[in-house]
Amino acid sequence: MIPVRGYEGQKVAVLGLGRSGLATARALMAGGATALCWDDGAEARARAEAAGLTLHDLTRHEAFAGVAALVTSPGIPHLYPTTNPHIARAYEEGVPVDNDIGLFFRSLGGGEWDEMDQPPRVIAVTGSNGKSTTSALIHHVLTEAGRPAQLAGNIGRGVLDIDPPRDGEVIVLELSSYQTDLARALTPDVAVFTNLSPDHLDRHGGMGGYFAAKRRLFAEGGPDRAVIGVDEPEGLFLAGQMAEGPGDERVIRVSVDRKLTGAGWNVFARKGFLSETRKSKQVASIDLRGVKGLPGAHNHQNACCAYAAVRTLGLAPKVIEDAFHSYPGLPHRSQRIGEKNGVAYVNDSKATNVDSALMALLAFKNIRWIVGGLQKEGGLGGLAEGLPNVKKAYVIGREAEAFARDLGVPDTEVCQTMERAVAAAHHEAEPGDIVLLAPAAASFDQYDSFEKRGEDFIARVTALIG
Ligand code: UMA
Repeated sequence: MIPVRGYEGQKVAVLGLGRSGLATARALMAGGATALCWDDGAEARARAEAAGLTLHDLTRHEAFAGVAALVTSPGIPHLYPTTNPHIARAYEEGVPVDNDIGLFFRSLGGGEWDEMDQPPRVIAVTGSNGKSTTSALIHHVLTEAGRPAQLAGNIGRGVLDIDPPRDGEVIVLELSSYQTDLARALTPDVAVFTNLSPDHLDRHGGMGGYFAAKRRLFAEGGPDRAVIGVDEPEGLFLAGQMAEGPGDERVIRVSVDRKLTGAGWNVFARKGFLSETRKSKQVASIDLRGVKGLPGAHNHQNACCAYAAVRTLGLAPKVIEDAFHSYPGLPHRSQRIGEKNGVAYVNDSKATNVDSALMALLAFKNIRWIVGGLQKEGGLGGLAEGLPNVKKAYVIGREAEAFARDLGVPDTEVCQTMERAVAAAHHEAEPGDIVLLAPAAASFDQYDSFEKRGEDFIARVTALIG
């Protein structure tokens, strides 16, 4: 745990008692603050009380009297689509609002770091897609290279939950736009921006608000190194705004669309080969085609971002290449479940939006595609480029019929349930086919989370292929 500094002897309100809220309350108490905890859900409140935390009803009239700060959870919308009443009241009463990420950056480091040979470093990864894989890959490469490392953030572990960093350790954080949006301190040593495509638009009041939230990771502290995917205009502009000139190596540009020819520090992937160039000269190259855990252009983008991030810490290209080959992959992201009679089964339940599903479609051929769920804003038109790789679509979800109509795949079957979709795809598959779950939609119409949806897929597949 990282004890929170700066609130000793003070009262701090904690809103939301999930993973990040519970870790925050404990870390505040460890730093000598009084954590006043609240959750709008009765169940979460009961759990927190049973765990020994002090509840404090934020709906009460005098709730913010004597409170030094309100710390909110990432999953709680604050401004859009509707204003959160607790947060609005805190602002009205002049109480600053922060989150666990802001507290983390405020609390990290201190006197004991002066005694260390190599003070710990923080790498923070954001972007619409690939941030979990990129973060996990960075962590894996560091570990394989013998560097102590911890992984936390949006990937599932509250940032204040990590162990106090040791000499030479690297903290790898996956940060969502929900987390970067409100943090009052954001000062990683290395910041990574993988890519940008529409997501969570209602929460950020549109694409501009969404980009602005992610951009704060670069603007608020000014990292020593910024690794930026420049394949969308937003990334290109961000890299341009950060760089002092064409040869500024503080910015490392990443592309999987084109060969980057600028005089600065570049990492790009073309035809399955990763290249690193500096001062317009190639300094290293890696053949990514045989790296089983990272199939497709989207994973090559993750590989380029992770490569660039660990290169800033001085890791050698050969060490990184070897570690890529032993990367086991993350559950629900291009996760190979098994193969039978020449048919492979792949779980990409994390493809909750059109852009990430498109990436999955482009990574394979002869796809029997299990798709559908709760459609996001923007429609399904963005999938068009991947459709030539699809043999047949098996549509799931409560609105499966409407989804199938919007999809525009010539051979489509409305299955509604995962059970029916997996059975039909399995029955019809021929050697060389891939049965791929890449829903291009949220899971909440039928499941609690994308993880539960992926687990259902795995269970159905395993029942059929053993
Ligand atoms: N709550 C309220 N009032 C509200 C809304 C919610 O009190 O108006 C309460 C709920 O009752 C619940 C708590 O808030 O008890 C939940 O808080 P939370 O949704 O922030 O969940 P945590 O368990 O704290 O998990 C959060 C991240 N969740 C979200 O951003 C939605 C986790 O990311 C993250 O792993 C965790 O902190 C640790 O850092 C998950 C996620 O879905 C994986 N992220 C989104 C994504 O990847 O698309 C951004």
